[in-house]
This record gives sequence, structure tokens and C-alpha cells, in this order.
Amino acid sequence: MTKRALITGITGQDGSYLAELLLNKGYKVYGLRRRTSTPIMENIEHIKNEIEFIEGDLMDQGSLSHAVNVSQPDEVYNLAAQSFVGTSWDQPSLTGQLTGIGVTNMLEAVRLNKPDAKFYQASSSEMFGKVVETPQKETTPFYPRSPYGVAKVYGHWITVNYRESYNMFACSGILFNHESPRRGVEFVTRKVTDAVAKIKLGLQTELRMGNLDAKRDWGFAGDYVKAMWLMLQQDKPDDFVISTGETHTVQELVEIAFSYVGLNWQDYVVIDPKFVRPAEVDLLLGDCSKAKEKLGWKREVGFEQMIRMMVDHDLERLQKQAQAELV
Ligand code: NDP
Ligand code: GDR
Repeated sequence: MTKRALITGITGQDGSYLAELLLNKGYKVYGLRRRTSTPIMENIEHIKNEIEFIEGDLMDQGSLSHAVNVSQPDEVYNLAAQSFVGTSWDQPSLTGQLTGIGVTNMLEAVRLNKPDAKFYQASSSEMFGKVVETPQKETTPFYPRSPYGVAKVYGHWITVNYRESYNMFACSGILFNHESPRRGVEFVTRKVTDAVAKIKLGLQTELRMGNLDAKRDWGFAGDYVKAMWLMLQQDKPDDFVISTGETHTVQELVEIAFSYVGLNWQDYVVIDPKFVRPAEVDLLLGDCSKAKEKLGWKREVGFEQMIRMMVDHDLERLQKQAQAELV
């Protein structure tokens, strides 16, 4: 029988890769999409005709119940969130409502309408924040450093709580940073690759950055959505760290991206206090031994390879845009 999946956050980076993966596996895919004045379809343009969209919002309980009722999903992937850490200081209450309480809204929609559906919650390495041990694993205590991180800790524990209270098949994937050409342009990897492409093509002269010393464990989004799916194929629900086990500074990222197009980053990068955060997460490094052992998951794409892929994509996109403007 055809399996049915409901994805919240389908228009985002992860939602688009996950939808592709599930469609390739023969799933019927339903996507919860919020109303926007202009539809945001860039990431899913190529598969939009294969997805059944349901309008709803993570902060509107009725619409979530409706979405679960209509889709009758075997699997629910809760990826929707206010996902940008920087914005979480500007909009802390909204981030708490959406990224935190929104998880309860979705869990309730599942509990009341399709309690046997398997549930995936998009938890985050930002929960480790000011890390108390390195590398970080499933048992590492949380110490979030932003309103976003705090909201994700709530989302994580409410997922565990629904598993323990109602015996629901609810999993929390503690994913470290993962990137791709579909990454939003305000996140640091894409901000850098977009700027490098623009500078190379003469469309931009400098790149304004925040803290170059922060270290992150960066993987490729296409690899990470496979882990989400694998978690829901197990006999028992559980929580897993997904990471590469490598950490790099933001400066290394910048160096790799500029040198790939033959430029020296020091000629273009300017430090701007505007991009320095009120509280920083200095170092993230994940230990995903449990996922390797129990899920048989491993990443395929390396850090440099991914940065080069993103620079290539941004160069190609901008060149196509320029050609289209000439016509
Ligand atoms: P994106 O920011 O790319 O996507 C977020 C999605 O949430 C978009 O589809 C957005 O829709 C949707 N959304 C926002 N607000 C609402 C709302 N009120 N109701 C319904 N949908 C809404 O995030 P990613 O794909 O990168 O991440 C997916 C999830 O994984 C997020 O929860 C994120 O916090 C978490 N995460 C991400 C990591 C990463 O490195 N990428 C690492 C760990 C966790 P719209 O297009 O309309 O804005
Ligand atoms: P992060 O990702 O906060 O780790 O959250 P982001 O790419 O925004 O920042 C990574 C690090 O880079 C430093 N940095 C800058 N960041 C941005 N955005 N812009 C800059 O100019 C800049 N200069 C330096 C930041 O200070 C930070 O240390 C991402 C999101 O996808 C979350 O949703 C997810 O949960 C976590 O990854 C895991």
C-alpha cells in the first residue's frame, strides 16, 4: 500500500529534499503550506505538481488538525519553524510560539486525529549551545544560547514527553548544521557562497560578516533528510544526533569559498558588529555513533565539496539571471 507522509516546512531547504526523497520512494506526499501574499515555491518548483498542498500554519491548531485529517499520514515530519537564530533575538516571542509551542500544536493534531502516525521533530544542535562536553551526543546536557535554542529545547522535550505519555512513535532528530544550494541566503554558508559568486561576477564589492571564529559541524542537507526517514523506519522511536564529526571555523568556510574562484578573502571581507550575536555558540562538534550503528546512516558529501557545489550553483544562477535580463 502507498505510504502517506505529511511534511510541515515543505517550502524550506529540508522540506524540499525530504519531499524529493519520499516521492522517489513512492510515498504520497502532503505539504503543509502557509498562505503568503506571493507563493514561496523556489525550492519545490520542480516537484510541486507531485505534492498535495494543504494550507495551514503551525500556530493555528485547527488548520493542523485539518491537515492530519485530510492526509491521514503514516509519517509526519515537523520541519516548520522560525529557523534563523539571528532573528530569534528580534522576534523572541514569535520564535517561542512557533518553534516551541508549534511542536505541541502539531503533536496534538496527530494525537487527536491519527495517533498511530510516526512523528519526526526537527531538533537542533543549537540546544547544546554553550557546550558542556565535546563532542556532543544524545546524552549531552543542553545549554541553549538564543531564544531559538531555548524554543528547540522545549520542542525536543515535548516530543519526548508525548512519546512517554501517550506511547506515540515520536522521534527527535538532533541535527547539526546542514546546508545546500537551497539554503536561505541569510545563513552563513549561503551568504558567503552567494557573495563570492557576486564578487566574482563584478556584482558586489565586499562581504560584511560577524564572528569568523565560530566553529560548526557542517553537513549536506541531502544526506541529512535520509536520516530523518531512517528514524521513522525503526521498530522503536528514539532520538539521534546527526552530524559529520568534523568542525570548521567560519573563516575556513570563507577561505575555501573565495579561493575556489581564485580570490583572496582578505581583500573583500569586512567585520560588521551588526552580524555579531548577543550570545554566541562558539563550538559545535557532533558524535553520531548511535545513528551510524542503529540507523546505518553515514554522510556522503564532504565539507569542501559542498561549499564548491554551492558556489557553482550561485555562479550558474547569477549568470542565467544576467543572460535573461539581456534578452
Ligand atoms: P527553513 O527556514 O529553510 O524552512 C522553514 C520552513 O518552515 C519553511 O517552509 C517555512 O515556510 C515554514 N514555516 C515558517 N513559519 C511557519 C508557520 N508559521 N507555519 C507553517 N510553516 C512555517 O529551515 P530548514 O529547512 O533549514 O530547517 C528545517 C527544520 O530543521 C527547522 O525546524 C529548523 O529549525 C531545523 N533545523 C535545521 C538545521 C539546519 O542546519 N538546516 C539544523 C537543525 C535543525 P515559508 O517558506 O512560508 O517561510
Ligand atoms: P546557526 O547558522 O546559527 O548555526 O543555525 P548560521 O549559518 O546563521 O550561523 C553559523 C555561525 O556563523 C556565524 N556568523 C554569521 N552567521 C550569519 N548568519 N551571518 C553572518 O554574517 C555571520 N558571520 C558569522 C554565526 O555567528 C554562527 O556562529 C543554523 C540554523 O539552520 C538553525 O535553524 C539550526 O538549528 C542550526 O544551524 C543547527
